[in-house]
Amino acid sequence: MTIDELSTDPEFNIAFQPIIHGSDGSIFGYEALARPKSGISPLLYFNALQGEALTVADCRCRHLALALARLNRVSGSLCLNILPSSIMHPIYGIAATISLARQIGFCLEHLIFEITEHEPIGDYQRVRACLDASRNEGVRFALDDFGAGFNGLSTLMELRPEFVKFDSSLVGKIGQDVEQTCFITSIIGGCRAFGSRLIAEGVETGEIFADLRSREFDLMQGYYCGKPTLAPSRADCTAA
Ligand code: G
Ligand code: MN
Repeated sequence: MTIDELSTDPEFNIAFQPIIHGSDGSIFGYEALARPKSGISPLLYFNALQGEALTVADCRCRHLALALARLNRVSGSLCLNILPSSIMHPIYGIAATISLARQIGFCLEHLIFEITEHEPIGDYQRVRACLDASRNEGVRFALDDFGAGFNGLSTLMELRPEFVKFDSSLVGKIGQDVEQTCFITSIIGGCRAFGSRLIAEGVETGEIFADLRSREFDLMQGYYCGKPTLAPSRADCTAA
């Protein structure tokens, strides 16, 4: 398939949201966010699917995002969401996405898989082996929405992701009171001890941005840093 063909899908658009450096506001990269064309929320769309249909949709969104990022020359790192149950799938898993990246000339060092919080991980040892094999090819991993769903301390300690994305609900608790702030500060220290970089999600104001920057969050994502923007496909450009 050509990049033009890969960059359109009958059911999905992809929005790209910037992730920026706290130090100087420059762009680190983008997270690709699936947007069903029907207008329903991505969460509702994916919640209605299960089994192979869910794995296929998860993969389709990743591959559409990859093609659109290449087509639009999206700069820096690209974060692609992946369900835990998709990771090791022989046809629709990480290996397939890496293979597509190679095929279209997308630099693997710029690829970050965000492991989402919607499912538990049954066998950490096997998943870790798969992540390590993929790391050998140059890609990196982020733990998505840390502090929400199944992405808690066990997942963090077992997978040792290169990036930890603090869920907006956790970010919102920082500074609320001494106890909660102290607890979260300890977790931040733990992440740093593992060598993970911290990404704050849901950064909505300059005040929050400045506060987080002083707490070792070197990367920020949220409406204050930039809203998700739909990427045009070649078909859109031709039609315009
Ligand atoms: O689950 P995940 O964190 O990958 O999804 C992020 C979702 O949160 C996206 O649908 C995106 O549109 C939304 N989002 C991004 N930034 C903000 C923000 O600053 N505030 C809120 N409320 N939502 C955000
Ligand atoms: Mn995500």
